Amino acid sequence: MNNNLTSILSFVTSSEKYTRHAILIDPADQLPEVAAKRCLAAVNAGTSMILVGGSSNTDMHNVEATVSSIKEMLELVQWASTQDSLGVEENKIVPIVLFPQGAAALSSMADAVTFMMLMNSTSPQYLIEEQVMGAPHIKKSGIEPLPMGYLVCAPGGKVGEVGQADLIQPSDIDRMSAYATTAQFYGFKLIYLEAGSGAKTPVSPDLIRSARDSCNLTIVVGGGIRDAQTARIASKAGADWIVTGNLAEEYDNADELQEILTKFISDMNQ
Ligand code: 1GP
Repeated sequence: MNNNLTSILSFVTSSEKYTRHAILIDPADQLPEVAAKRCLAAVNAGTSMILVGGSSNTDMHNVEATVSSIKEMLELVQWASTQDSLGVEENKIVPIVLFPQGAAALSSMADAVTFMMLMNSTSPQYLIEEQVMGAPHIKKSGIEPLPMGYLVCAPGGKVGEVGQADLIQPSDIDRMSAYATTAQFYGFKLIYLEAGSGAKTPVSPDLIRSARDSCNLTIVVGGGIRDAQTARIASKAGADWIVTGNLAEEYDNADELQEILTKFISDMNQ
């Protein structure tokens, strides 16, 4: 387990006064060493969680290589920080959490995994079958499952297509409320409102508010969030976590990325 964490779930679901940022690393889009550099920049900027996954072209091999590279980089810098004053803060808790496309994209090196039901999928594969295939592997490897309802909202992008989602539209306020209530009744601890990676429009604040008013779960919002202003709107509507993926992939220079994310994280909570 990473750092001094005893339970990733209690860290992820702890109630904070501010919205936290998570970086999503898609192993299909970048080499492991590039991913590691981006994660280091993000952690130095104040990112609180590293998600690893994607909706297509991820497998055991590239997920494992990516998680291992990120872990090595964070451990090295953490060790260095005990030797001098450089690098990430000592004991800073930043878990590496799998966000898998399915049972074939797991790594036992991660700290935890979002164990999710794509609640508005029309396919049993994403409602329950992938989970049943993955559960024995998760149990054996000892990574912590984080029970999560996953809801794909319009436009939905690749994950909407692959996951055969019956997309939640911006006007589906009552439907979102019913899903959030259902997620709580099922015992999930988190819900992730997803617009799809690279979405032209993020999840609407009305949908986030509807979920916020209907359940007491930790709310994660992602998809199409590229600037602090958009993140702030989601934060004010009730998001506990904001996830960005593409934003970091636009920067190859780690210093530049660190600067951008530092400002993003500070501004989204203004
Ligand atoms: C996708 O919500 C995430 O699962 C992140 O989306 O790549 O658009 O930031 P972006």
